[in-house]
Amino acid sequence: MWENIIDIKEEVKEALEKGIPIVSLESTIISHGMPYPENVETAKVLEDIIRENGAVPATIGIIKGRIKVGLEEDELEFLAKDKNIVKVSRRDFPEVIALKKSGATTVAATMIISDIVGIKVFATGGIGGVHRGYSEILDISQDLEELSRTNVAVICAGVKSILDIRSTLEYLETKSVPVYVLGSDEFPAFYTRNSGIVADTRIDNIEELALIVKTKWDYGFNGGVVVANPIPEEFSFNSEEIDEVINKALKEAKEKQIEGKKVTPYLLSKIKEITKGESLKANIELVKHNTKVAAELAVKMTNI
Ligand code: PSU
Ligand code: MN
Repeated sequence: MWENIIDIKEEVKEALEKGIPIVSLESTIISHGMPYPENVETAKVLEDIIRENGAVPATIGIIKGRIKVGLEEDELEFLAKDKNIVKVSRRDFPEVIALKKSGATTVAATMIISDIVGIKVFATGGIGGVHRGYSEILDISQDLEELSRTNVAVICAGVKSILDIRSTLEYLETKSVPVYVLGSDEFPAFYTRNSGIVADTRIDNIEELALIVKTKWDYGFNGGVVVANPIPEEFSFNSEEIDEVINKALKEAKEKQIEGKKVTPYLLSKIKEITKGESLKANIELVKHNTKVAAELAVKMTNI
């Protein structure tokens, strides 16, 4: 069935056939995570970084009910600009496919499509998780459920402190999702390298990471992998400073009763507003860094 609605871009198709390393990219970050035009500019830069590091990029999105693995420039522009793009996670696929809507794929949705077409490595900014205050409102991202079942390695900059980081990591452990932190003893918190939480597994070498990920799937331990890549020092926020900003944004979201899938995009744009654009700069730099590491991992995985 899936082959009827998935369009794979020529260069991605060729890479899949020849075993050339591929890195997928999500589109929610474009449609709902960053403002225009920074979103589309970043999307293009990320594709260039993947190419420069020896892999083929596959940005995934949905255009009028068709799933695109590798977006053309005009499609990227459309997803970056249009105001009616659906934020698509696992549960939203039936609606957008059947009613031919256009959608941006979250981490969960990008993992699903990557896995179907055979892409093993995916780069993003931050994954969704267990939201703060979950004991009052049970808000847990579908990303975590997807990580427990779909065989894709997700390279991210950790988990933002708009979420309950400790609970997110506990949830991932419960769901048997390994979390590998690159070059640091501490799990990173997206805008900062520090979360105060010690990493269970620190990895300093991409070749070892490639070997571990391959071993996981070779022996049938199904499910995803979280690779947490701390933001480079020079772009990192001071923890206290960003925590104050996040607390302000969380307070406003609560007052305005922002709910469901609107929560994460609302908080991101509020944080950008309060930091006068500094958070967006950090966000762009950390995704670029993740994309480079993802390409390196994809290359190593094809060489094992
Ligand atoms: N974190 C970011 N930027 C984003 C997202 C997360 O820094 O754009 C997006 C990702 O697509 C992620 C989604 O999969 O938000 C999670 O949304 P929710 O919390 O509603 O599950
Ligand atoms: Mn949610």
